[in-house]
Amino acid sequence: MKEYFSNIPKVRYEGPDSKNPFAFKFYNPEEKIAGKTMREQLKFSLAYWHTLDAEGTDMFGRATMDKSFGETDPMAIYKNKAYAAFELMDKLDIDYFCFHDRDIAPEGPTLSETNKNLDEIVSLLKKLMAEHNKKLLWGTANTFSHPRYVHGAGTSCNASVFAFAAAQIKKAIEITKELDGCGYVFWGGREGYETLLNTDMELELDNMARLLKMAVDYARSIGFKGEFFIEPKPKEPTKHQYDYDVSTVLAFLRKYGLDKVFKVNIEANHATLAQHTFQHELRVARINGVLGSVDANQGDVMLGWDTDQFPTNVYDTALAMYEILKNGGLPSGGLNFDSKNRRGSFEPEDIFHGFIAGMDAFALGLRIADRIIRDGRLEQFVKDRYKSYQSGIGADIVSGRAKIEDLEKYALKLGEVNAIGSGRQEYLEDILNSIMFGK
Ligand code: XUL
Ligand code: CO
Repeated sequence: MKEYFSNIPKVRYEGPDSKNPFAFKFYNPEEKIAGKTMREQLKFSLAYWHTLDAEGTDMFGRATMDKSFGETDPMAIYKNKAYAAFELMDKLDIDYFCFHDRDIAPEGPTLSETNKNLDEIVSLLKKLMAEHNKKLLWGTANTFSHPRYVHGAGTSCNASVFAFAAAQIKKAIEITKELDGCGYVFWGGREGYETLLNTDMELELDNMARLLKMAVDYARSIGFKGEFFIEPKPKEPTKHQYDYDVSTVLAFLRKYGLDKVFKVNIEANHATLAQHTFQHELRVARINGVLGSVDANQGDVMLGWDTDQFPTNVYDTALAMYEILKNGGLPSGGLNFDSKNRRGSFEPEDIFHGFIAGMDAFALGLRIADRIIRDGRLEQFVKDRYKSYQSGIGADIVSGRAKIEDLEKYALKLGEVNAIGSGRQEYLEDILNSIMFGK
């Protein structure tokens, strides 16, 4: 089989002192951390769209990378993308991948020809998955790039567009099932609006819920057992995306009775765009029982758009992995690198540098999160901070025994509240640094 990255060897763990650019310094797949191997804890996944398709275009510039893999005929290009994807996963020791329908096969002039192209590539992927022992983390449908989706897909003002999107999602669910995907993602590509002057928000949201319900019912009817995820994002491409953040998604799911069916796929850069930390979104999901999967990347806090950089900020990965460990891992999800090389990092070896940096950053995050939990000081501080709820009036509040009149009686007798306690933020930040960098 042709090798596309022949100058790059298989990447292996060499430890923190290694200076080998093609070695992991912190990701040691078979090492056990917090009771499981790092491979099982982290469940890394390659995003097909960034790695095999994106060519470094931006609003002002053409492609800087060639992802045609030596071919000119569309089907031949997409077959080579598949071979290259499996070579990359082998060399980087990545067990999972994710795709949109339109990432893996070219569109034909009609939906049935497009579906035929998809079927041909799906059988190739199935064969390669068996040969290379790789798994599909999740599949999804791209219902945002084609001009027909200019006003949205499930939230389009045009019923024929809604029907087209439904047909596309039906097929994407079928191929996800065919490849035994662990999950299926709905990211609301253009499900949002530019101006309320032309928008029936209520109908659009009702229709979105109708589409989700149809899709889930169909998937279950054909025996798809995977998890369904919604991926929140506050803006881009539309000015206001309906799936703004985890809290907004929860309110939507509860309104339409879909909250038992969906979990969320949280992307770090989308959290930044919503002006939340990555950890905030993970925490909201975790305490509501919907933390499903993660799109691992990072944004730039000085830029207002989705830069999808490979994650390297270890404070963020440590606090993210803390939430994930507290969640008992991501049973039906994983860490999907929805990350791409910068436009200026256009050489094939940069793909490896991006993944190695991201995998090492999450491996460090896992090691630190495990140390935070074993050290115990931060968790003990939080526990002690709320100890007034364990007895007396606090226990009555928590158990529901105390009525508002009882609290008034209690407060009137109190005079003033003493010993509220310092929040000790700087002390705790210093503990975090000592756990991260101390011996
Ligand atoms: C876009 C984004 C998507 C989803 C899948 O910002 O994150 O690629 O992850 O549709
Ligand atoms: Co994403």
